[in-house]
Amino acid sequence: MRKVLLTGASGGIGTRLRKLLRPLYPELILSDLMIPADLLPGETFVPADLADFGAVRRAVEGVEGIIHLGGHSVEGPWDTILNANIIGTYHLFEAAHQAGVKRAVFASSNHAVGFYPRAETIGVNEMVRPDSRYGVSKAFGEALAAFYAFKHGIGSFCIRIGNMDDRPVDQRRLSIWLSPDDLVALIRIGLEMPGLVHEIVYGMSDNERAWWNNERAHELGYRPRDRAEDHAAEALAAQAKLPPDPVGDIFQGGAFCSAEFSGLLEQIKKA
Ligand code: 15L
Repeated sequence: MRKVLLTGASGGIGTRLRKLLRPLYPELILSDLMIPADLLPGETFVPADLADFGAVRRAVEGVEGIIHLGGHSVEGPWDTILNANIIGTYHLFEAAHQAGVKRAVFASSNHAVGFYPRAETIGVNEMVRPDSRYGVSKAFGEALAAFYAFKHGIGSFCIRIGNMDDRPVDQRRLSIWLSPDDLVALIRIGLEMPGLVHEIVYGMSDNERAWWNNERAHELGYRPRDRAEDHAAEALAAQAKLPPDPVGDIFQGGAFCSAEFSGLLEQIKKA
């Protein structure tokens, strides 16, 4: 695969991934609302507001595969989530379908299942338990990816990203950390694996404290190279400086669970 579109190219993950993806996909096309500040000569940028179908249609024209990181990457007001993540992701898949694109990697999130307790290990067959409007939009994106896969033949690969960063920054991230190189390894499976129909995997490195069973990713050939535990001492020292979070400390989604929380804590702990 040569011509690949990366949406959200100016965001945190997109900025890191650009450099790693460029040698793999020689005609990488970058897209976002705003041009990356450090765009290099030779990099191709197509501006697109995901809420503008015409602009999205132009961005996907002629590409072989899409890595969809674009949209709003944390919790936000409903209108923001609706436009950037719900309508935006629909535009992306619909434009891909109309343009005949046959592969899409969707950056889903751990927040689609954030209300599972940390004490539980979950796979990809449990019901979604979004912890935020943002998490709901990621569950929607996974459903949309399945729809376009089964209905229209877009091989789709959803990565429930934990936290992609250079290193895990606190205790929760020791369980869900994903290194940039390991994310690239997952993206390559999503774009390049022959015959892929629709898959959901967890985006995490080789984490001893994982809450997720990532067997499916391993079956598909994923071999993470980085280990959160190598950074445990610093992450736990950083955690010791943080205040306790009576809701967020129980559930996998952390602060996304405690924000705006007005639920029945004792009941949901046992659900
Ligand atoms: C996400 O989905 C966010 O995009 C990122 O900013 C982090 O908050 C991450 O989850 C996390 O759960 O740590």
